[in-house]
Amino acid sequence: MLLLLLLFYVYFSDLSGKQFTFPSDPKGINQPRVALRANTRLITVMTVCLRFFSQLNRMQGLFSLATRDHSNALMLNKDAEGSYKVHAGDDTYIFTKLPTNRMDWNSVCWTWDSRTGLTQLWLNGLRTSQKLVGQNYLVNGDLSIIVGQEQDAYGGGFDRNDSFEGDITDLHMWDRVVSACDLRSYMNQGSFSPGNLLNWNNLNFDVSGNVSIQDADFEEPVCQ
Ligand SMILES: [Ca+2]
Repeated sequence: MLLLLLLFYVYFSDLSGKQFTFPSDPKGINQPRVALRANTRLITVMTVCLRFFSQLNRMQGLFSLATRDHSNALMLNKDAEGSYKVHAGDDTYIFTKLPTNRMDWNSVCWTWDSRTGLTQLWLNGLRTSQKLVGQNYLVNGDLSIIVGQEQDAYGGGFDRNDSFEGDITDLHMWDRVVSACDLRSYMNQGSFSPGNLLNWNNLNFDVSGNVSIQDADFEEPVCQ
């Protein structure tokens, strides 16, 4: 019974107010990462939101979803210039030079709808205009979702030059395009409906390498 409770605690956790802390891994040996499990095999429309804090001045993967056919099925990367690259199937688009905090949290949301191919990025309460990627592409099959490392193969193919160093919190994924009102609310720490594909408040995950779970400071704590 205790083991069952322990397993439940490990694999379905309410991470409200917590963060994943990814320390430096200069030699790329430890490959700190977290695998996330979504209870679906088909994604045609989606929104993914997360907050990250990183001082690292190079390209790094923020969200990596691979299928056995496409290692970059859905991918969100940030580069040194504050440009964000989104990838859906074989298509990619780079949102250039968005204002990114290096000494504070960044709240980022990415929406994509395969029916129209329309995709949009939100960053710290601001949004881009709509772009086109991956029209008619379906994310289909076994999903491998990883934060902390960028997959160049299903569940692997990690490159230390793409790895993430810093903190990640409040990661959610929905099977719809979340409304502008709700996205603004997410960015301002207001109320929003948690993700139905990935839910930070009820997350199914598996940690590898040096990743710590610590208190997050995005929400101003009530000091005692
Ligand atoms: Ca990749």
